[in-house]
This record gives sequence, C-alpha cells and structure tokens, in this order.
Amino acid sequence: MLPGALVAPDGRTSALQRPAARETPASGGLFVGTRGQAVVKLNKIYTRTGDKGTTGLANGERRSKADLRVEAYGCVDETNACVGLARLHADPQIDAMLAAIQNDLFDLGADLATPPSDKPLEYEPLRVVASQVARIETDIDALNADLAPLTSFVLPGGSAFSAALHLARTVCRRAERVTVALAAIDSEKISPEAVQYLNRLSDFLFVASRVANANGADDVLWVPGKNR
Ligand code: B12
Repeated sequence: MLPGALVAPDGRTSALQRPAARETPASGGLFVGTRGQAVVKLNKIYTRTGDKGTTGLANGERRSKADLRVEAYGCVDETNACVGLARLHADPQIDAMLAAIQNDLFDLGADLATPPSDKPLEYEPLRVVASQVARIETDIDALNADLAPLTSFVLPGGSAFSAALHLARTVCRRAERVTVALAAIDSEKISPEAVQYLNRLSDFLFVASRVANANGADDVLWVPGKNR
C-alpha cells in the first residue's frame, strides 16, 4: 500500500490523500490501522488547534466551536454519555440495546461531522442508515409490548435506571432540536436518517424508562394542577 493511502471500512484503498491537516498525528484524524482499516486515532489528545475557538469537521473544514453543526454532534456526545451512565443500572436485555445505540451514536456523530456536499468526497462518508432506525423501532416494539397505555405524562424519575434514561431522553431531544435547527439553515445539509434516528431514540429511551419502572407500574403520572 502506498504510504498515506487511505483505506475504506470495506477495504477499498486509494492513493488519494487527505488534506495535510488530517494526516499528521499533531492534528489527529485518519490513520491506517494494522488490519488496513481506516481508523480515527486519538493519540496526543491536546493538539492546540482549537485554542482560538475553532474546530475541524471530519472533512477538514474549520468551524467555530459555537457553530450549530458542532453543537449538534456535541449534543449527540452528551446523549451518549447519559446512555453510558444509564447502562450502569441496566438489565442484560436493555443493556444490549443500549450498547448498540452507543455505537450508533458515534456513527451519527461522524455523519453530522461530515456535511453532505454536492461536491463528491474522495471516500464514502459514514452515514446513519435506515436499518439502524428500523432496529430502534423493533426494540421499541419489543419493550412496549407489555406496557399499559398511559393516561398522562410521566414524572421523570422512579428507579435509578429510569431516572437516568429520562435524562438521556431529554438530552437526546436537545440533540434533535439542534439538528433540526441546523437542517433549517440554507447553506447546511444533513442526512434525513440523522433526524429520524434521534427522534426514534428519544421514544426508545422513554419506553425503556417505563420498563425500568417495573414495566410502568411504578411510574408516577403528572396530575395537572395538583398542587395549585
Ligand atoms: C466528530 C468528532 C468527535 C465526536 C466523536 C466521534 C463521532 N463520530 O461521533 C465527539 C464530539 C464525541 C468527539 C469527542 C472527542 N474527540 Co473528537 N473528533 C471528531 C472529528 C471532528 C471527526 C472524527 C470522526 O468521527 N470521524 C469519523 C470517521 C468515520 O470519519 P473519517 O475519519 O473521515 O473516516 C472515513 C474515512 O476513513 C473514509 N475514507 C477516508 N479516505 C478514504 C479514501 C477512500 C478511497 C475511501 C474509499 C474511503 C476513505 O472512510 C471512513 C468512513 O466514512 C475529529 C476531527 C477530524 N477532523 O477528524 C475529532 C478528533 C478525532 N477528536 C479529538 C479529540 C481529542 C476528542 C476528545 C478527546 C475531546 C475531549 N477532550 O473531549 C473526545 C474523545 C471522546 C471519546 N469518547 O473518545 C482529536 C484527536 C486528536 C489526537 N490526535 O489525539 C480530533 C482529531 C480533533 C482535533 N483536536 O483535531 N470527537
């Protein structure tokens, strides 16, 4: 393989080079792994490249750290951290679902960090795909099967697992709002599955939070105006 050749996840290689900024360990980014796969390498960790408040998207483009796209994948990161915390309390069935979700959320981060462009990239960017959204739907259906329908909103809390899932749900919904706001900007594009995934994920986290409250039996429902 040519030095610096880039290798796609499916093994395709190319002598195409990434911009220099992406090839140096100092700025981080793409490296070729021992099995030939493309890998994101976090080695030095502090690169000082962001000290003036900008950061590099996955395509190398510089943006402000306050840019809505950076905010979008930052919120996805927050969601993922909340999911990680929730997993401390998970049973094996939901833990397996959450483990898959944590990996998906990095796919989503990669997707959002790579703006779709009319100008073809020299590689196939990693995007969230419909089957990932469909898997979440299947998981929702499995968990929802034993739950009684609700007659009011649920106060976020109950068991430690349920409270953590509610927190993850609300952060996920923030990620969705920011992603939708990003998509509304004329000069920005996002893949449709990115929003679908976040929308479905918050529903999954809600249903899972009910399962985590004794299948809904321990849910405390909102009583409108109760304490007035
Ligand atoms: C998005 C992102 C994140 C996301 C996580 C990634 C995600 N996907 O969600 C978030 C926001 C969570 C994050 C967090 C952090 N990050 Co970060 N992150 C990035 C960023 C912008 C993109 C990385 C990425 O997701 N790439 C996705 C992969 C799939 O894309 P790709 O590399 O383009 O891979 C494709 C290519 O290989 C392609 N391909 C390429 N060439 C070719 C050629 C051909 C022919 C073909 C066919 C294909 C092909 O195929 C792949 C699939 O599409 C990079 C900056 C950059 N410019 O790379 C920093 C970067 C990797 N992060 C960095 C750091 C330091 C961190 C944090 C430690 C920061 C912190 N203090 O919190 C944390 C670590 C968190 C953790 N849990 O590990 C540094 C690493 C520096 C270093 N070298 O050590 C970077 C380089 C930023 C920087 N400072 O410059 N990060």
